[in-house]
Amino acid sequence: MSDIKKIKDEFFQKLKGNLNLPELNEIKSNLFGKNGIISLQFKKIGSISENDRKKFASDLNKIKNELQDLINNKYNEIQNAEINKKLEKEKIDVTLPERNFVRGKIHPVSQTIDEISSIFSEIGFSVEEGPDVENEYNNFTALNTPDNHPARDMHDTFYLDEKRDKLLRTHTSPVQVRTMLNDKPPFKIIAPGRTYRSDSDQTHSPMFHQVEGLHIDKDINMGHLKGCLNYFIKEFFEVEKIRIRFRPSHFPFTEPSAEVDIGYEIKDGKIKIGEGDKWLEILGCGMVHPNVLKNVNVNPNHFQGYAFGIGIDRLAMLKYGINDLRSFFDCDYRWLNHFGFDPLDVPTNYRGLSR
Ligand code: 2NM
Repeated sequence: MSDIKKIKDEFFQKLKGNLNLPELNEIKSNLFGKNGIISLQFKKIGSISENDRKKFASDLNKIKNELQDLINNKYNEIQNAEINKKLEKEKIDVTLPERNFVRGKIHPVSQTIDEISSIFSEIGFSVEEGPDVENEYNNFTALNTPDNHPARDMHDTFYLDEKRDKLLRTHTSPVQVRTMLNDKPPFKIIAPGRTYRSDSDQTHSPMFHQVEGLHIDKDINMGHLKGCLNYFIKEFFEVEKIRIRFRPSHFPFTEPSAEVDIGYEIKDGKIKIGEGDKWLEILGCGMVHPNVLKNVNVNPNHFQGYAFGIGIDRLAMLKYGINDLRSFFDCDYRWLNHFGFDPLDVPTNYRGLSR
C-alpha cells in the first residue's frame, strides 16, 4: 500500500470517531501544519520519478481535499453540538406558572386629578403646573390680596423665611399668575396640585389639593362660567341632570365672586348628587378682578374672564365614598389597596389620562 493510501485510511478512521475541538485541532495540525504529514508528502513530489509524478500529485491532491472536507465537516459538527447543548441548557419552560407580584394602586387623589384634567381638556383647557414653594408676590400681591388680609396671617400661611417672602402656596392661583406673566392672552388653563394652609382637624389637612381654572379672552362672561361648571360637574359625577346654585361671596381676586352649591340627597344611606333638595358647597369662582389682570400685564380694557377654585380631596371623597379626609394622607397600604385604582384596569368610561 502506498504511503498516501495508508495516511488516508488512518486519518479517515480517526476523523470518523468522536472528537472534541482540541483533538480535531491536533489532527489538522498533524496533517497540514508546517511539518505536517500531507505537507511533507507535497515536498516529496520533486524527488519522484517523472513517470509516477503526475499520478502521485493528483492522488495526493485528491486525498488532501478529502481530508480537508472531513475536517471542516467535523468542525461544523462540533459547533452544532455545542449550540444544541447550550439551547438545551437555556430552554425556557413556558408551562411554568408566573411568579407572584404585587401591582401598585393609583391613589384616589391622583385618579381624581386625572379625571378632572381629562374633563377640562375636552373643552379646550390645558393643564399647567407650578412649584409648591412660592413667593409672596405670586401667591398674594399679584392676586390683589392686601397686606392686612387674614389669609396672610402666620396662623394661616406656612412662611419659610423671616422676610415672609418664601412660603408654601396657599392655593394654585400662583400658577395662573405665572402663566399670565409668561404668555399672552387668551388663557384657558387649569392648575391642579398640592396646596398648604396651617389648619388641621377632622375636615382640614395642612396639605390638601386644589384645581383652579382660568379662562381669559376678549368677551368671556359669567354665562360661560356657569356653562363650564355645569358641564364639569355633570361629567365628573357622571349624572345627566344636576341642580346648581350661585351664591354671592367675596374673594380679593374676583369681582363679582360667587360660591357654587350643587343639589344632593341621601338615599339608602348613600349620597346622590344632582337629585334632592339639599345643597352642598363645592367651589368658589368669579370674574377675575381688573387689578389682578393689571398685575400680570393683561389690559383689563381688552380682556376679561372667569376663574374658579375647587377642593379636590372633598370631591374625591364624595365620588368614591370616602368619609375621613385624613385617611388620604395616612399612607395605609390596606386603605390604598381598597380605595386605590388599578393602573392597568381601564374601564370603558375611564376619564383618567393615560400614564
Ligand atoms: C377661587 C375662587 C375664585 C382664582 C383666581 C385666579 C386668578 F389667578 F386668575 F386670579 N385663579 N383662581 C379663583 C377665583 C380661585 O378659589 C376658591
